[in-house]
Amino acid sequence: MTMTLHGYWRSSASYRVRIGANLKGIDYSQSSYDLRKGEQSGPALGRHAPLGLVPALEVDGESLSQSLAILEWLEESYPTQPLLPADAMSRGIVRAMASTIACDIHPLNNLRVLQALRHDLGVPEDAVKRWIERWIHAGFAALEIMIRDHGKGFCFGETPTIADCCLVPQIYNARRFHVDLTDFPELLAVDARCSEIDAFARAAPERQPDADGAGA
Ligand SMILES: N[C@@H](CCC(=O)N[C@@H](CS)C(=O)NCC(=O)O)C(=O)O
Repeated sequence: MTMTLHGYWRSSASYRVRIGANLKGIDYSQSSYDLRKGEQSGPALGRHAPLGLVPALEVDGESLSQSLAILEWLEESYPTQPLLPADAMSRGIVRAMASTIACDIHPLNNLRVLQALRHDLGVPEDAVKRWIERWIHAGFAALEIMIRDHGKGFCFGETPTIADCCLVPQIYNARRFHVDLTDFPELLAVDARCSEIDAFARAAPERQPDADGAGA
């Protein structure tokens, strides 16, 4: 199988997929779209992700968009090194954690939403900062409880799951936005634990081939 991840070094949704693929030991090449230049809106990505958002995963000429769908596809296609627990209730809890991030935090603070607040609605920068913090705090408060109830080193149990693939990039985003995380010790402990694992470390934005250390 030949796989290309269409993404961007600083995209947290691409970062989720990089972690998942690394944990499963899958080889992939990367194709980069500079979000600062709006490259995600062009036809090159549109062929793979009609919504014009990264990531997309191209597999032998077929394309999948949406990071959670991609992670689920990886899980079904590469069941060794599982990223979901064995029983249905546990899988549901892990998916609920991942969805809290991917559906209820990240979309509210996505680049196009922040640009709409700033440029279409004229929202001042200090209010944009409060907006970002508000939704990260709301989601992280829920995750703090879920991890306290279900985590044993990772978001759920003793091994990484798709919830950890989503949490680590969202914490990276929170730090980028200078959000205070002192109320979330469970999340920070999971993040610290994950940072010791090579698959997570290799997926870090700064280690990607298109990383340039600057910009949005
Ligand atoms: N629900 C999508 C979200 C994808 C997404 O929002 N990607 C961001 C980067 S993390 C993006 O392409 N932003 C460009 C923009 O907002 O114009 C997924 O999980 O893949």
